[in-house]
Amino acid sequence: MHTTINSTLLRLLALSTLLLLPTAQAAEPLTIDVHRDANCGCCKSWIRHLEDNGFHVIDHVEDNMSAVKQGLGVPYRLASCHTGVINGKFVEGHVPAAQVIELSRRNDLLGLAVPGMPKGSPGMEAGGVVQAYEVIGLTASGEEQVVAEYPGN
Ligand SMILES: [Cu+2]
Repeated sequence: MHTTINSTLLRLLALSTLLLLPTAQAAEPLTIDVHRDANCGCCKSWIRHLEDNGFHVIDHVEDNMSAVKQGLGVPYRLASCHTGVINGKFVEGHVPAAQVIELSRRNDLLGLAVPGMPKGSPGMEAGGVVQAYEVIGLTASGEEQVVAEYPGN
């Protein structure tokens, strides 16, 4: 009796595990820490953008974002709202998931930034309005490098 129930349960568990496995994503989701202010709506939208692209996001609500940015080495000129950290590198502002994935694999950059809050960037959707913006990489020697430009051609 117990055996029957247990094996049925096991089979159900195995089946549901199979059904829950995401098919389109890599086996290991990328994990990113995101630091943000409590009431930052666009920060939450950006987190959703990352999650929609398969990231595992660890959300940190902070009292003092400027101190966090300073601590992570984000130059003031590149600052935006939230600051993410992936594999020890910073992700400042509304950086698209594609470049965050790229950053996780690059060791020549300290971090990436989309300075300010450009309309139309991920998490900054504004009824179809898209401001031109760049994704800027910061090299170990402190140089800035344009990694991507939006809208793309
Ligand atoms: Cu924002």
